[in-house]
Amino acid sequence: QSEAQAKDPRTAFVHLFEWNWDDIAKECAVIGPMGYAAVQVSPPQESVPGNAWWTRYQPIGYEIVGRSGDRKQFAEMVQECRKHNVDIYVDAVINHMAAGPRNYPAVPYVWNDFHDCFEPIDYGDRGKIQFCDLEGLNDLKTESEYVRDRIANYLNDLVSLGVRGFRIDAAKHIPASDIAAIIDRLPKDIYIFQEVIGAFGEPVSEFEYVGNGDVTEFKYGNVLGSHFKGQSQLKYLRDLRNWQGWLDSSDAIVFTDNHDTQRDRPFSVMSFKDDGARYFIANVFMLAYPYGYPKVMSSFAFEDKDQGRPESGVHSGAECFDGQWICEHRWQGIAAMVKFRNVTSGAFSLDNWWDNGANQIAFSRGDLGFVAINGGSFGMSQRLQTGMPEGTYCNVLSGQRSDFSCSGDRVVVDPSGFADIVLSSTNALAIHRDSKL
Ligand code: ARE
Ligand code: CA
Repeated sequence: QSEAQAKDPRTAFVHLFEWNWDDIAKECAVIGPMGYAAVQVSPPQESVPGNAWWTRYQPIGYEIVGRSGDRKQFAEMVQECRKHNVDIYVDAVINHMAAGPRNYPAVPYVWNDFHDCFEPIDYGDRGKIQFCDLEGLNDLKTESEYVRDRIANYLNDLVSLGVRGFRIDAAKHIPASDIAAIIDRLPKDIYIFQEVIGAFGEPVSEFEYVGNGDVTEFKYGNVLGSHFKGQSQLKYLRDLRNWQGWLDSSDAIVFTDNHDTQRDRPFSVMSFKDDGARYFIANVFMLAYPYGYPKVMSSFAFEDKDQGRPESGVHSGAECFDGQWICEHRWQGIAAMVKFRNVTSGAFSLDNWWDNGANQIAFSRGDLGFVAINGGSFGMSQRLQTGMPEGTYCNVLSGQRSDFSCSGDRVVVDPSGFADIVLSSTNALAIHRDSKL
């Protein structure tokens, strides 16, 4: 960690799903000041043609070219974002190549570079999970030195353009030791997180991957969704960070929804398609609660789950909140909570938990920040211990502090740390060190 990072901690990132490189370059001037650490970008390598969003998960080579732009635009984006202290994480599709004939002259890969199991994956069988074709996608022999070198060359090429991290797509389908061998070929300070959908009863577990870097904690989105949709009460989220069978906080990537779960919606996952206020307070919880490295999902609107992105990108013909691009990451309250998480990161503790025995909850993060969430159907009015130093604070979820004024509600903390907290149903309030007036 550099000195600058220590002074300016950044603790949450955003997935700008299907955005153009040029548009992300411009967006970094917006999200850098908001405090986002990084952008996860869609797979940048050449892939099969088509309009569906998922064609990019079918590589045909490792040149940087595709729907989001070309190599030059990609490189410029990385440099532009760096100016605003925003890193780029690339979604690395390395388990497989496209479906179809096993011949990719651009790499090159030939027949012998792939496993020869053609059966559909049986999730009860480790060998099949890792050596058969996921959804018919040709499964690379990641145990081969030749294949490892080709993959590492691709990733190192991206690193040479300034990329700081990778999401390893379909990591469950690659033995953890193969991923380790590939990472060994990269610089040591590259950030890695692996997409492993941990599932009860399956032989390949998310815990096998923690030695390589962070891992997605898929239970999180289901649990958040079920609680915020009223299938369980918010008071039960209190000890979530210590729940048995969950990844350690320091290993976990968490999100309300991702580009897959917002389409297939397993169990209880929430997305922008749900009641906006409920989805919003779920995001407030994620960004306030000390567990994992949160990823904010930034979506485009869709009816059909295969549907591709809108024709124009944000900044290149379209705009956020135009009905096509949802831009959850720019919602005032979500952006304010990213700042909250950064400001409170010095206290990775959970203090002064309060609940009303049901869906009204509140807690502080040491003496750096305090949040209250009313997920119940009645108004909330409580005098609560905030853990904060005496003073008047701006509720960053209702307005913004500028100099010594606040465009939203004020919260007055008395000398003993108590404050009157008043909230309507499905609403939240947050104050922190830097929102003091
Ligand atoms: C598309 C078509 C398929 C067609 C295929 C080949 O939809 O019908 O067979 O092309 O022509 C994405 C899309 C896929 C798409 C693919 C390639 O989601 O629909 O296939 O791109 O274009 C498992 C994996 C997990 C994976 C999910 C989707 O474990 O890694 O399936 N997620 C990543 C990405 C996806 C991406 C891929 C992998 C492929 O995030 O966006 O696919 O690169 C249980 C199991 C999970 C399993 C889950 C769903 O929960 O425990 O392991 O996830 O079921 O099957
Ligand atoms: Ca594999």
